[in-house]
Amino acid sequence: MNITSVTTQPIAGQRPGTSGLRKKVTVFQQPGYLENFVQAIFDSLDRFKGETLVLGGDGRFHNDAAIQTIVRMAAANGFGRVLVGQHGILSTPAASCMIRKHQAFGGIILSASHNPGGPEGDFGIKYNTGNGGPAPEKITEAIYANTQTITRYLTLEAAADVDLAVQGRTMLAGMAVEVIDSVADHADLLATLFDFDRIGALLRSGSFRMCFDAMHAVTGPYAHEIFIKRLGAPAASVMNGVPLPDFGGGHPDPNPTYAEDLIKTMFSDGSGAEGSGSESAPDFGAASDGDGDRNMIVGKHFIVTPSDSLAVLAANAQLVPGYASGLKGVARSMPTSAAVDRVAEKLGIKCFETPTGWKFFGNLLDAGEVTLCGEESAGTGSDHVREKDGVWAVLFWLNILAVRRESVEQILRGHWQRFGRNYYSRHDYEGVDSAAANGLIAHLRESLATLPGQTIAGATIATADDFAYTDPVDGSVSTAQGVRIGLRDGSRIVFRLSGTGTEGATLRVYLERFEPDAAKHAVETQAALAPLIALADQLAGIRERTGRERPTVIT
Ligand code: VG1
Ligand code: CO
Repeated sequence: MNITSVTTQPIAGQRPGTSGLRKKVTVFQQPGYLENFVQAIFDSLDRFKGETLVLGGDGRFHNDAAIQTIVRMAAANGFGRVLVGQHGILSTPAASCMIRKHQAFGGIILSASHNPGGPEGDFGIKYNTGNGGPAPEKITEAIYANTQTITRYLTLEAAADVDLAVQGRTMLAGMAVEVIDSVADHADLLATLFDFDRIGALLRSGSFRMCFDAMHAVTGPYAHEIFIKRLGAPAASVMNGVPLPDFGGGHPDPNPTYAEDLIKTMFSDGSGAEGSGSESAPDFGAASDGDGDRNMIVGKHFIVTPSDSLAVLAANAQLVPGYASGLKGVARSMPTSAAVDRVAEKLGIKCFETPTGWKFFGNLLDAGEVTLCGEESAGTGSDHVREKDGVWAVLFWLNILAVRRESVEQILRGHWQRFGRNYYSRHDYEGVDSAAANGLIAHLRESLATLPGQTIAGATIATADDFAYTDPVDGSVSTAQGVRIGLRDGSRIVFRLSGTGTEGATLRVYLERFEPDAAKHAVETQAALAPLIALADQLAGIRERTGRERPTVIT
């Protein structure tokens, strides 16, 4: 088995986005496409000879083939050991956990997260550093620069595929390949944070039912091991639990539009007799995404907004063993609602506002500045790993429910009463013409200087800027992270373009209004935000510029 250097040339468009490089599977299948990017990763790293690399993915189409390619390239480039999840499966948080636990040099995660899979779907690849977190911009930019100058990649000639189905250790050109349990390390870590006895008692009590929708994505095996095997929940508590290369044709994005099965279950009316097929809805529902880092929380007939979920976790953290001694601080991405800010204020802890993407939380977590982090896109996590963690969030909620013995809705209503309610919604316009979307943002940017002070449709604009972030730990600066329009009454509209899509552009419009008066907390969200929605269209010319009458997805 010889190491061979294959001549190649740069391929355009390999700049990582919000979370790694995402393209159509057919693009990744082009000769040299994956190889170039992987070599560009390795060439951006220093002193990894003999070190350990963690490798796995969300099980989507092309996962297996890509893993075999990367294993050969890792051996040819001089890694000492590769730890691969069995069947090539590793959720993003499990990979983060494994990198930390085994003191790996870094890890490669194959996933396009919430994007659809299958031969016609999307594929993706991201690199995580030794702290277990997504590579910061400094590294992703170095990788991108390497893709533009690459001339060769290293691989092994005539190497047989590694058997990913069987746990064990084999040698490949001097490098150890260890196929290991994908779930155990992560499940063991979670067991140290939560009160498994109390959660288990709740799940086995017969008076509480949960439903977890794995959306045929990576969390199926994790949910089985944790909720069913370790906590004793009935087997029916997990739905769509078998990972499929095309996610069963679905869109593994846990939101009310795409997690259709779960929403149907959680809103079933229970009018029929038991066993008649219209059983009453479960008490608690949750879903996760393609790579297992996001979570959606649903109560009986009640959807929890991710921004609210983060705030509830922060406000109740003292009920959970792993966080009982208090939170160091919290962080949220800029477009996430300020619900958690209100909790932080009451708790007297710091609250940071970062750009979109988990990579911006890494330094704050490493520096011990924050314990909990979250994004409005249904990602929540803590300093136990360096990624957002879907199953972790579900366990956190279960732990709170097991202690408080109230319904999800009661907990939310009580929370709003105490802290006020941040009405919040995100409107996504997917697959918009790129030129139109860029034009819309450019137009907003041009008007930033003149907007403050203007009154439009009855609303007075107080502030308008393009979010720039200076990392408080290493001083690095990230600009152009989203256009923010602040109104005099404290409401807010944010516009930004997605950095994870693969077709055209996705425009995201984030809307937020604070309502302190508990008597006004029962308004339907879209109705409560209607004036802001109209103002957003007027400011940005959404309909006119995109030709869209309404958003594709509302969360
Ligand atoms: C989206 C979300 C962002 C999240 C990112 C990766 O990015 O808005 O909050 O961190 O996806 O999540 P964008 O650029 O499309 O808005 V995941 O679950 O794909 O790892
Ligand atoms: Co994800």
